[in-house]
Amino acid sequence: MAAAAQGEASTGATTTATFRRVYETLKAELLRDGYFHFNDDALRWLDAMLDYNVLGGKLNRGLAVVESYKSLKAGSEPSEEEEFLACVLGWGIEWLQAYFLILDDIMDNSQTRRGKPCWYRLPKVGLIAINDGLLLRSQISRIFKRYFYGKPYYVDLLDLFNEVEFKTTSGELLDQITTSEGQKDLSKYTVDVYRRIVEYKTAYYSFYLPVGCALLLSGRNLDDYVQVKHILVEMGVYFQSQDDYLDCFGDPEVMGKVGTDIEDFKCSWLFVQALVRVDERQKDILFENYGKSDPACVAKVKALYKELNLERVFSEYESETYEKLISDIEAQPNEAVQAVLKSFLHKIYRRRK
Ligand code: DMA
Ligand code: MG
Ligand code: MG
Repeated sequence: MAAAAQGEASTGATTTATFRRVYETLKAELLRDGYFHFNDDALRWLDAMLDYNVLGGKLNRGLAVVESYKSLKAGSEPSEEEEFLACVLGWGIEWLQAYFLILDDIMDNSQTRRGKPCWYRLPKVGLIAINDGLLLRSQISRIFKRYFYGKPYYVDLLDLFNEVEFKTTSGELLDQITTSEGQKDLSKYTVDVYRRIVEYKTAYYSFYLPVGCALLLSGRNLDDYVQVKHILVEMGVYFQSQDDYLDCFGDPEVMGKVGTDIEDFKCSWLFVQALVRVDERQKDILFENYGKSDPACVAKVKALYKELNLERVFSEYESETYEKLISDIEAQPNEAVQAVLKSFLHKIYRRRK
């Protein structure tokens, strides 16, 4: 409780502070990587680039690996070594997330991330950010080789990251090309199109990956957890719907980013829900003002969302999704698995950031 009162997430004995210490170790090792000798300028760049992009988030995904791993061990305390390895895997996901976000912010023309300007927005960075993203991705392989080479699950671990990266980047592709299509014809934004984009761009890496890592580390076979994967993907879709909702209705101060979905023509949860509820007059307003950077147009779209009562629609969607997920989770035979899934759900249910 004390840790929570100080704003520090507690996962059993693993606090954010313990997790952060592992970050310092990993960063120090990457800076003196035996494969490449970085000169002082490069060392300074990498050091700053890592702190700027890997830190500063909620660390939900990373900490979830540690927490899930502990639950899956059900009763027996992990050794210090095991806990450290769970933290390393957690950071692997945080590194992956940093890499996706750097590139996503460039593609989405975003201004702020985690309460600071997006990395590529810094004058000294610009498009060097692209290479920084690629570097972050390759550093994951360096980290995993150091700690997991020779472990029985090493190949499965690399395969899991590769699969999830493929799904996420495919989802980002869908997100981007759907946006271009929408610029020509907004009626292409349907609930089904939406669902497919967010399943791929968000759900696998944000929800399935942390649990997948914990399962592998505890010696399990991922093929035995297909139903768990399915539930996590559903949670991920819900999570992205929240992201879309908060993009318009959230508090930028709390979220650390300013929404750009309306300006960017995004196939967002709010837009697809609006589209199935509008009359002809409202549809004209929506189509006329969506995707424009003029604040007056953005305000008209937001006013329409309010007129359509999307705040209430979203609140109902949240309750229904929660009920459905809880009943799916309770149908799981394994109690430790149930605990992992419920804890995930309770962290995000009705979140405001
Ligand atoms: C982000 O989707 C997806 C990935 C893979 C980073 P988004 O652009 O909707 O997210 P955000 O609002 O955080 O930019
Ligand atoms: Mg984005
Ligand atoms: Mg995006």
